[in-house]
Amino acid sequence: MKEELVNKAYEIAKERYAELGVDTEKVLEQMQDFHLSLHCWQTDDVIGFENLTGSLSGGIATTGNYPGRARNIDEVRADIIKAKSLIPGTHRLNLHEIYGDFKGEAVDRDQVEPRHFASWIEWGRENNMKLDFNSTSFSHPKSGNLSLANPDKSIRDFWIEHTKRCRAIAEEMGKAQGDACIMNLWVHDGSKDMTVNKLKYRELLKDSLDQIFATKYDNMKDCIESKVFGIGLESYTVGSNDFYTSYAAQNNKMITLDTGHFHPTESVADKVSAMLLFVPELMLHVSRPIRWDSDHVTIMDDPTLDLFSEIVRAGALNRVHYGLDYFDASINRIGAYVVGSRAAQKCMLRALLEPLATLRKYEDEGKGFERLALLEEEKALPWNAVYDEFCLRNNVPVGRDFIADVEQWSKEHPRKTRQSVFLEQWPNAQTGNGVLFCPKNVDTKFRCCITVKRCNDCRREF
Ligand code: RNT
Ligand code: ZN
Repeated sequence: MKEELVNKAYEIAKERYAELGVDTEKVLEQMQDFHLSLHCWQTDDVIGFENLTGSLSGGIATTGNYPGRARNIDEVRADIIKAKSLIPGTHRLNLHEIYGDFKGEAVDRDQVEPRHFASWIEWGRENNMKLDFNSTSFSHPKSGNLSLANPDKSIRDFWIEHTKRCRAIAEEMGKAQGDACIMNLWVHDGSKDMTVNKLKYRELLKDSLDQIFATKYDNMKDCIESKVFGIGLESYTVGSNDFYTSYAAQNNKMITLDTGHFHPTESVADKVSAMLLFVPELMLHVSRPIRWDSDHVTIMDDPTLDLFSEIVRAGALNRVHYGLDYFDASINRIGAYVVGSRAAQKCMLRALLEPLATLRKYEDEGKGFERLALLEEEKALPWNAVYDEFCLRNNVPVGRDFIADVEQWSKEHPRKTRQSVFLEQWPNAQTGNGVLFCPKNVDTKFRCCITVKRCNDCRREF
């Protein structure tokens, strides 16, 4: 896009907003300070590097077989670097425990250590990305339907140990980067059908959390994420919204608001000002739920616009952390990464451009019509010219120019495997996360390396 045109449009926008008392230069500065926490799991369909069961479990699912999934740590890193080159500003990286640099070693979840993340800490420093972290309770032989709320003491202790270790890793990350690492705790615990002792499991979860949080750290912050239900766990969720909100308020913990984790007509935006009076900070998992927690790519839709507006209106910019959480395997994954990130930025930009002083004056004076009219007019103000200027100043493609860029990059970095070629021709073949046949079945010369590698990793790379 022509630079001159972008500048011209921005100058006009600047004047239009100034008329309403909005300083676009100040907003551009605020945007520079607005950091998304990019979710590493968009690159590889939430698989990670140690998948012990071969498929995603815990009531979440990715759908689609679009080629190009990142298959190892180098590809994940390459994808993140590419995505961030197309997103203006500086951003953080949100890692899950299963993305540790295990170097082929089998490291069970109760054995994970900070050293498994040393190369990520280094990588983050080199690439100017601060790290956030997540414990991983899904996709593991001990996941079942219950982890931290499991009545079987040995299983519960296993997950308590895992989560404690994750906090220690987050602490190391925070220390190394001189900025708190935000560690999210989400567990899928629940049941498919009626549960007649709901209290029992919630008591167990509460007790597990108490044990996990007993150690105090200075360089990491805990946040806890509720959910309405998961697939196969439709009737009861141990860690419901009420459970975690109460726990967070009582224990001064942060709440994670995943925009896909509430009833479809429930407003997540409305929770911001209510929760921030009782919990220290909020973490967001910005997603797009289509009828359920489908984790579609974030777009600039009304719920997301409302959410960011409420944060700005509550003067809470520095009390909220902005994670993304979606995983779409049916389209170009880097493209999905960029579209969702830029959409979240646009929502924040529009929130920052709101002529709040005038709107509040109307409200205080009981001028309902005037408030409504200005809210409507605000929608058509030239915010897009400000976003284009933001891209330009950050040396990233303006407008749709990034589409061709992503296409070109994907062409130059093909991720073809024999399995992916097969899937192109047989797109409906049954797969567990892109894993089809065992190489042994189709190649008599193939030497099985199960002692070095896990079966599914091997299939995936074949
Ligand atoms: C699941 C939760 C959780 C996960 C990630 C991968 O419903 O949203 O946050 O999506 O941790
Ligand atoms: Zn989430």
